[in-house]
Amino acid sequence: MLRKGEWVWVDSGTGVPIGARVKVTDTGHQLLVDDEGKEHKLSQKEDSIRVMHPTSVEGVDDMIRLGDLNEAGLLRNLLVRHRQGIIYTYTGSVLVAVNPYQELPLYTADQVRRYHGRRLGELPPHVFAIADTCYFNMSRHNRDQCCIISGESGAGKTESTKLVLQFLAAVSGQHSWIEQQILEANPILEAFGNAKTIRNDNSSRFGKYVEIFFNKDGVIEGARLEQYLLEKSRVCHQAMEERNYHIFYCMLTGMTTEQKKNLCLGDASEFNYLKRGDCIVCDGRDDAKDYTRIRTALKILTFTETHCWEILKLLAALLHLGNVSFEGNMTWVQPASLGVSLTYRSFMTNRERVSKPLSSEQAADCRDAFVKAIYGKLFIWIVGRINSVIHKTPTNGPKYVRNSIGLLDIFGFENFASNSFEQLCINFANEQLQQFFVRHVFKLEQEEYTKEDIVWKNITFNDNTQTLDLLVGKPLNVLALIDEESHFPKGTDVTMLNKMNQVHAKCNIYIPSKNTHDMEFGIRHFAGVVYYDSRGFLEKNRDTLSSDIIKLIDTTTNKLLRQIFETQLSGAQTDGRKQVSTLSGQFRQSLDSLMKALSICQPHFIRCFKPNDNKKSMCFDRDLCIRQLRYSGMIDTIRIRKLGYPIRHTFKQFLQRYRVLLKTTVCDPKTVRHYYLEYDDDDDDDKDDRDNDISVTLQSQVRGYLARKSYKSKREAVTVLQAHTRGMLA
Ligand code: AOV
Ligand code: MG
Repeated sequence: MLRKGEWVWVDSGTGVPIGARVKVTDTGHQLLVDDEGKEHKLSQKEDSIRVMHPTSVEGVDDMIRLGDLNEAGLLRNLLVRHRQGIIYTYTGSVLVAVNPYQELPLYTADQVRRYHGRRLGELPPHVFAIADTCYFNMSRHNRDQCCIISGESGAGKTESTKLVLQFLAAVSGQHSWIEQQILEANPILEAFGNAKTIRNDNSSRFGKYVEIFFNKDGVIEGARLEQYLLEKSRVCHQAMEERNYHIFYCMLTGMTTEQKKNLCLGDASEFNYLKRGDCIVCDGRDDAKDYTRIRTALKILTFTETHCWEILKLLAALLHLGNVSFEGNMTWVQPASLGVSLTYRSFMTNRERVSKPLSSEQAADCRDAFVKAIYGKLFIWIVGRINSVIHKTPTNGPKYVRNSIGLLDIFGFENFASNSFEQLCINFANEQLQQFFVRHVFKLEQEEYTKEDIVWKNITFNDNTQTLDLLVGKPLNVLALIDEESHFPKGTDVTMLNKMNQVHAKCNIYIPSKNTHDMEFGIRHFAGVVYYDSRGFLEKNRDTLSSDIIKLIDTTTNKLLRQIFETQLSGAQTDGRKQVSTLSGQFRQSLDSLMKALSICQPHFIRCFKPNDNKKSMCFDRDLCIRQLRYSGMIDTIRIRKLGYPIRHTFKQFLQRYRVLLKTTVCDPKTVRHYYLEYDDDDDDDKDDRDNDISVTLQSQVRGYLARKSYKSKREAVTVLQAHTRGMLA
C-alpha cells in the first residue's frame, strides 16, 4: 500500500520509467502525479510501480551514489538538479555539465579561490573542481593531464573549455603576457572557425586540442593548438537560418568606410556567399563589437597591420569570387588567368596536355573548390602563426621539465537526415574517444577493487572494438577502401560502395546498400546506426585542387596567398603528379597522434549535455537527455559498475548496518580500536586476522575508508578512525 506523498517510479510509455508522487484526491482516492505533471490512475498498474530510493527523491551530487542505479535514476537525478538550477553533477570522477542557457554567477574570482586546492567531491560539483584536479595531479605527480570535453552541438563544450582555461590561468597566477596571448587566441579561432548554425549561435566548425605547458613551479609558459577538419563547405554554402563564418560579417560591419571602399565591399546582403542561409544578423551577437575584439586579439598575437590587411584582402577576394557567375562560351585573352583556370580543365592524354571547356555549372563548382581551399589553408595558416607565438620549445636543455594539461574540444557524434564523408570522419573520431573512455572507466573500477583487495574476475565488457575494426582495423577496412578507391584514377563513388558491400557483407556492424540504385550504406556506431550517403565521398576524400588552379596560384604575387599554399606550390614544382595524402589519411594521422598524446596523460572527462533543442533555460527534454546519457557513456559507466560491486558503503555505514553480525569479542570497543590500529600501523599483522570472515570484510572496508579520504598523516588517519569507532560502538 502506498502512502500519501510517497515517491515511486511509473511507466512513462517511452521505456524509461518516470518519477511520480502519490497524491490523495478530495474524494479520498489515490493517484500519481509524475515529474511532468501528468496524472496516472493507480488501480490498474500497481504491479509496474516501484518505490523510489530516497536518493532519487532529492537528487545526489554523485550519480554513483544513487540507489536506483539505472537509466531512470540517472535521468531523474539530472532533472531534479536542473530544476534547482544545479548544472553540474558527477558520475564518479566524470563531470556531467548541463547547459544552463543563462549566465550563472558560478565563475567569479571568488569561486576560483573557493575551488582551488580542494579535493574532488569536497565541494559541490563544478567544472573548476575538474580543472583544479588536473592542476593538482600535474603538479603533485609530474604527470601530464588531459581533459576530454564532449557533447553534441550546443551542449557547452567550447564554453567549458574556456572556463577550464580561465581557471588554469587564474591559479597559475602570473598574469603574464604569454598567458594573455593564450587566452586571446580564442577570439581569433572563433572568428574564423565558428558560425551560427540552427543548433548553436556560436558553433565551432572544427575540432581542437589545446595543450597548455607549465614549468616546474606550475606557471603557464606556453601552449600549442591543434585543429581538426574545419568545415570548408560553409564558406560557399549555408543551410537555411545559418551563417557563414563570423569573421565575414564582423569585417563588413566593423571596417571603416574608407577600408571597405578600398576593397569594393558593401553590406553582407550583397554577397552570395553570405546570404545562402537567408540570415545576416545573429540575435545576441554584435558583429561590429566583435570585430574590434578580433583586431585587438590579432594585435596581441603579433599579427601586424600588414598581415591583417592581407587577410582582409583575401577574404574580400573570396566574397567577390562568390559573386562571379558563368555563362556559356567564354573566351579569354590571357592564358594563365583566373578566368581560364575556372572555366577550363586541362588534362594529360597519352601524348599532350589538352584543355576542355567546363559547363557553367562545372565552372561554378570549380570556383567554389578554389574558395574553399583558400579559406581552409588560411585557417591552418592562422593557427600555425598563433602557435609560432604561444608555443616556444624549451631552450633550457634536455633536463628541463615541463608538464602539460591538454583540453580536447571536439565535435560530438553526428547523425543527420543526410550524412556524408565529414560525418563518417567525425563519428570515427568519436568511436575512438568512446573506446578510450570505456577502457578508462573499466580500468579505474579495476584499480578500486585491487586497492580494496577484492577479487575481480570473469568480467568482460563489450566495447566498440568491432566498429573500430570495421572502420580502420581489419584488412580492407572501410577507410582503407575509400582511400584505395580515391587513389585509383577510375574509381567512383559507385565502385567504392560496391567494394565495401562486397567485402563487408557478412559483418554485422556494416549495413550494405539495399540495391544497385541505393547509394547509402550504414554503420552501427556505439551511439546508434548511421546511414551515409556515399555520393561525393571520393571527391571529398581526394581533396585536391586541380593542377590548373595550383599553376594559377603559382603565378600570383600576393604574398599571403603564396604563403598559405606553400606546401602545394613547392610540391607542384618538383613533381606534378605527386600523390598527395587524402583527407581521411590526414585526419587519421592527426587522430592517431592525438590518441597517442591522450594515452600518456591522466584523463579527465567532462560530458556536456543539452537540456533542450530550443536554447531555453529551465526546460528539460527527457528524450533528448536520455539519448545523451546513453551515448556519452554514462550508462556504460554504471553498467560496468553493476557488473562488479555496485553497492558501496562507507566504513561507518557498513558498521552501523552489520555490527549485529560481529562476534561480541570483536565488538568490544577496546579490541576493535586496537585491531584497527594494529592494522593501520603494521600491515604484516593482518594475515592473522583473516581467519575471521567478517573481520576481513571489515578490514577491507577500513582500508577503503582510509583510501577514499586522504589524510595528511597516518597520525591523523588513526585519530579520525579512533573517533569513528568509539562513536559507532558506544
Ligand atoms: P558547443 O561547443 O558544445 O557546441 P558552446 O560551448 O558553444 O557549445 O555553447 C553554446 C551556448 O550555450 C553558448 O554560446 C552559451 O550561450 C551557452 N552556454 C554553454 N555553457 C554555458 C555555461 N556554463 N553558462 C552559460 N551559458 C552557457 V558546437 O561548437 O556547436 O558542438 O560545433
Ligand atoms: Mg564548440
